[in-house]
Amino acid sequence: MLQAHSPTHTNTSLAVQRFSGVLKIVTALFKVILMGDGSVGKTSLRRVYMGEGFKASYMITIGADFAVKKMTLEGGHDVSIQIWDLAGQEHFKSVRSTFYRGAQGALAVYSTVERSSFENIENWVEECWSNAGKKIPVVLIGNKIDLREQFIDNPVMRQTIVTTEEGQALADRIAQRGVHASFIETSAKTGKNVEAAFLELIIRILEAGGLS
Ligand SMILES: Nc1nc2c(ncn2[C@@H]2O[C@H](COP(=O)(O)OP(=O)(O)O)[C@@H](O)[C@H]2O)c(=O)[nH]1
Ligand SMILES: [Mg+2]
Repeated sequence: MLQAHSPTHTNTSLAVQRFSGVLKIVTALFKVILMGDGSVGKTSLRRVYMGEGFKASYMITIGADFAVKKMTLEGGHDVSIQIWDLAGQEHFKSVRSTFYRGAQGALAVYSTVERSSFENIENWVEECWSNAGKKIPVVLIGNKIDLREQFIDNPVMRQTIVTTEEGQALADRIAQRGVHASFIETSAKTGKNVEAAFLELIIRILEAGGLS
């Protein structure tokens, strides 16, 4: 087994090259879970990643949200990603448990302007790992960085803002538990790092052994 990496995205293309040989011999299909508190931006990230655009209005999704995206890695290798958006089920633990089954990786999303969503991440990771039956790779996503920029000088909002250093430290703690984990900050609104976040997870899944 490979060692857990300290989170970094600078080795992305290298890692893709390293694993492109593996992808040649398999049709790669990945089941990926989007998890995190309500309204942190899970559906928005998925929509933007799928090319469906950003919506400013909040629509709670009822039931499961499911999407498939094809992605071509360096060297022309195709992978299909099934994205399971836990949608409006943040409060329905029993319903949720089935969604984790067979997942190969998870995007754990919090809002960088809502500390409580950050504090809940470890609960999400725990729930994910226990229901998936193993420690699948996790990419920790600090979303809404466009808002954090606006709020950074606001003394009231400063309490609730989550810094890059705090996010990185949490990802390091998750990685220390022997799992492939990374940290990335995004804005679904501006599109910043959205594609990179999904790519990062694919790389971590491949590092962890890919298809299981
Ligand atoms: N400014 C800003 N708003 C965001 C961002 N991501 C999501 N939102 C907004 O936050 C609200 C909740 O987003 P949604 O994707 O539905 O969250 P979910 O409950 O986690 O799926 C919506 O009003 C979105 O428009 C972001 O990166 N920046
Ligand atoms: Mg949603």
